Amino acid sequence: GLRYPRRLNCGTELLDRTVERFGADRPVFHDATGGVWTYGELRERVDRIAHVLTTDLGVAPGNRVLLRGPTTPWLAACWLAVMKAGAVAVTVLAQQRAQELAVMCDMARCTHALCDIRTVDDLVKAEVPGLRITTYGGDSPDDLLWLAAGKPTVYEAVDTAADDVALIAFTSGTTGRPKGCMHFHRDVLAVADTFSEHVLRPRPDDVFAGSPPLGFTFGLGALLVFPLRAGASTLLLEQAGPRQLLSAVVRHRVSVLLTAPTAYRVMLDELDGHDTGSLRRCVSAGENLPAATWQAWHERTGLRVINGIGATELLHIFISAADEEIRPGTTGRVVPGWQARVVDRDGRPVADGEEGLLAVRGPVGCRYLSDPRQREYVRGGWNITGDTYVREPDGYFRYVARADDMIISAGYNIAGPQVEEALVAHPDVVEAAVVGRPDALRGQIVVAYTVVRDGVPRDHTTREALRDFVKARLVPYKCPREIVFLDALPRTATGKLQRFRLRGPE
Ligand code: 3SK
Repeated sequence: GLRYPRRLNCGTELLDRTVERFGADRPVFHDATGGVWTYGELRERVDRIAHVLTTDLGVAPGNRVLLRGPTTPWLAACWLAVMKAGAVAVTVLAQQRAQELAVMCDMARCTHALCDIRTVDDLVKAEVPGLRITTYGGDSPDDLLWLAAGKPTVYEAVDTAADDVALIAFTSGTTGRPKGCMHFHRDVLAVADTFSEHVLRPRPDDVFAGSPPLGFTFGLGALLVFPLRAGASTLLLEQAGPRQLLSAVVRHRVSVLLTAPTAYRVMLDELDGHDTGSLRRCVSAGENLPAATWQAWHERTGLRVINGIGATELLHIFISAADEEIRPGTTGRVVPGWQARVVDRDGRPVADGEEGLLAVRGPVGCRYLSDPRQREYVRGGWNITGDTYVREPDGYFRYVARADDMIISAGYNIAGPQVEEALVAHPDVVEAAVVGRPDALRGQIVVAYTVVRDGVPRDHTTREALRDFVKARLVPYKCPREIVFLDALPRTATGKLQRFRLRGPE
């Protein structure tokens, strides 16, 4: 197992320890405009900001500090400064609006906020009582960076305990209501020392890039914690859609790319003319990676995508596989340091090959901010992630569906994602979301919301062609009874599909 000292500050470990090991002159951050920060510059900027927090803003250890802004080097520096000041980073997404921010600030009891000046309006509108907002990136003398410029360049980090809370992250709302998850200083290191160390295996000369924002724990690990723990550098992009990602890979010679399955699909259509030869690692998480997307990426680039499942509740990825260990169509094996099994509704393990609920335990656990749903998520010491899985006899885990995405139609159990996978294998389909709609006769019927490529007629002929295509691949009872064409699927700000919004009122 992992062993950490009783007292530990993850900000110091990620920054100061890395500078000691690899030196201060190496690059740490790149931005889209070609700007580069070295580790030495980052440490100095972080320490100056930490001085502002402590002396000018009165942030005390344990205070909860909201961090809001696009993914930039300054946002990353603020996060590290909050760690070193012994405060708790409450990470939210730049796209979240006033009402959502008000709820999260209230739930997390935020006393302070550090906010990119470009995204401050919604935070002001949220009218959070007692919240002290400090902006960065503006030109007023009370801007955080102006205040920081006058501060000493060295800050002695607060001597936090390894199990002091370091951050609160909110689940992304695939089921509508957010939950705040508390994670400790040691948890931040643990995700780097399990998934990153054993599966991703970054090198100090790697350049990371990806689409998940820093406000989502997928992005926090992928774009900050993993590269810093390895002494590598990272490209922080404010706009990280598939097309921007692809040109950034070429321009910045990115070697480690982390994004979601749909981005791989879209990038596949755009690959021509792009030299992606710098890539050596590609990671897909956030949603299940269809085997067809894995194969197509492999054929076009020669790269084997590392699939993974993670959760905000557990901070990062706990089942995955790399290189020759990858088995397309499965998520992989349990990451060293973690345990996983498949259980029934009463928590009893089911036989290999049978469907059940995924149960996980390891160095990081779920700790909701006072929420009765804690008892549903953590049962008998295991975290029940809400995913239906099958464990194969040799220890590979195969995703079936989110437990609430199982459709029961005329007595048949149908996994929505399996039907989606069949639909997206059709060349005219960009993406699909398959849900159950209440039906008096069958209990539920299978409905597919589908985005087709530009120029494909959204008519009866296309519907029938898609239904035939699915019927040729799956047993007929899984074929969508209805196909609805949409311009785009509803997603959370982190890009996860919100199937509940398609299900409509029960
Ligand atoms: O929520 C997820 O899907 C996720 C995936 C990878 C790492 C972290 C998270 C939260």
